This record gives sequence, structure tokens and C-alpha cells, in this order.
Amino acid sequence: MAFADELAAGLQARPRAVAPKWFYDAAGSELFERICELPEYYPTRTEFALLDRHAEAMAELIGPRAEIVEFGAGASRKVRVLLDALRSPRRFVPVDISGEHLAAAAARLRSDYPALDVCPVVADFTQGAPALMPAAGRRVGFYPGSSIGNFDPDDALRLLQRFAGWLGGGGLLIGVDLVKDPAQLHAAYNDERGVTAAFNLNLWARANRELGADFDLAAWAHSAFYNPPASRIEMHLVSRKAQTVRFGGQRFEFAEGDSVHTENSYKYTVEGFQALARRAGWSPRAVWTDAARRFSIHWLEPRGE
Ligand code: AVI
Repeated sequence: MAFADELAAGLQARPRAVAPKWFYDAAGSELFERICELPEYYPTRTEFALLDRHAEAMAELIGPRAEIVEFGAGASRKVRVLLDALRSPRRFVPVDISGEHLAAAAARLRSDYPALDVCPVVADFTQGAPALMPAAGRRVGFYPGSSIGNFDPDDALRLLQRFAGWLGGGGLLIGVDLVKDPAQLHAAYNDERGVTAAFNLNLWARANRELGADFDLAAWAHSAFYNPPASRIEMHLVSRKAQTVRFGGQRFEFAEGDSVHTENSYKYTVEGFQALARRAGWSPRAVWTDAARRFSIHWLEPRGE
């Protein structure tokens, strides 16, 4: 479904909700990159450190002449650590919904890795199989950043099952954020500089730019909190007053305090994620975590290998 249709349907639904994939236009992708550099946002730093520290072991498990398919590739920074450790990687296939972002990242990678075949694919892999050409070597998936946490557990299960099909017998290296002190989680999604708030509000800014909507950004508040029973951070945009928003010939009424749910970010235990992976047909073969157990990277192989 296109943005206009999904947004309209999400604002008409109760509770109101819009899928987080719509955050990532060029402006949203840039804001997300700024989030990754925030002192409060520990996942990126921690995952980088894990990759740095264990890249040799990961490369050993992946093997030589592999094809790496990165799902939701964005700026493709993390994969460089892996590419540097891999023996003669054949091809890198970054898959992302944001075409502009992908093309710029692919150009940088081509110039830095001249021997690597870089084949970007613009696709919304949450909606169906990306168009991959026949594999150039062992096809291994790379899904860093704990983006799997942005799916409800049932959808995460389905996505992990689909990855198994698309990777055709190869493995999956996946980053997963871990359950931890709620205060630390809260700070990561309520940074002092307000970058996460701007990222959340970019959803309305994008609707104004692309759909001619008339969201008044000052009339909405960023809200992010940890929901312990569900083990997830929830992000919402909350109406600061009674207001009407118009786009596509439709009117949407909001009372003061009405909220639109814009993102879930599930946090797992290592064992909880491994159980989910097993249900999806994977065999967890290795896991790396930092000393404070903030973040984990899992190496999964198809069951039966
Ligand atoms: C992309 N994803 C894993 C991020 C997260 O932490 O759930 C998106 C994000 N939302 C707010 N801050 C970062």
C-alpha cells in the first residue's frame, strides 16, 4: 500500500497506528543516522564494538567467497567491518526501501571495494521477496541494528522464516537489542537533543511534503516509554490539542491527548530470541554479547545443516 493509503487507514483505525517503515524517507534516514551517534543511543556503538571484536570469528563461520545480502541497508557502514574480515567476498546486495540513500551508499562502497560486485536492490522486503539475482556464492543475510525488534513477534517470526527461504540454505547474522534497565532504555528513546523526537515527528513532516497534508508539527508531542510486560519501547505522537488534519480530500479529527502509535522496539533475552529463531526454522550456532549484555549478534544456520 502507498504511504497516503496506509496513513489514512492508520489514522482511521483504533487504536491509531502507522508502520515505522514510513519514517525512512531521505530526511528520516538522516535523522536516524544522527540517532545512531547520540550518547544515549547505545545499540549502534555496542553493535559496532561487537562486530569489530568478533569479525574474524564471524568471517570464519560465513566462509570464503560469500554473497552478503543486507536487509534494510541504509548507509551500509556496519557491513564494512564484516567485508574487511571476510575472505574474498563475491557480492554485496544492500536491500533498502529508500532508493536515494541506497544509491549513495552503493557508490561509496564501489569506490572503497573495487573487487566487490555491489548490487543494490530497492525493495520493501516486509511486503515480499526482493528481486535477487542467482547467488554468486554462499548467500548470507546480514540484518544488524535490531531492526527485527521493530516487528511484533508474529511478524518477526514470519520475517525470519522468509529470510530462510530467500537465503536458500545460507546463514543469517542478525543484531538483537537485549532487555535491560528500563531507565537506560527510556534515555535511548528520549535523548536530550530531541533528535528522536524530530525523527518521530518527521512522519508528519513527510506527510506534509509528500501528500500536501497540513499537520502542525508544534501541535504534536513525541512520547516514548518502556512497556515491561510486552518487553518493548513504544513510540507515539500525541496530539497537544483538539485539531483537524487534512490530506487526500479527507479530514482526520483528534482530541487533546489522542495518540498515534508509530513504533514498537522489542527487546529480547538471548534465550528468547534463540527460541524465536528456532521456531522460524533456524539453528542458533553462535552468539556474541558485550560484557554489560546490552546487545547481541546471533549467527543462525538453517536447521538440518
Ligand atoms: C531501526 N530501529 C532498530 C530503531 C530502534 O531502536 O528501534 C529505530 C529507532 N527508533 C527510535 N530510535 C531509533
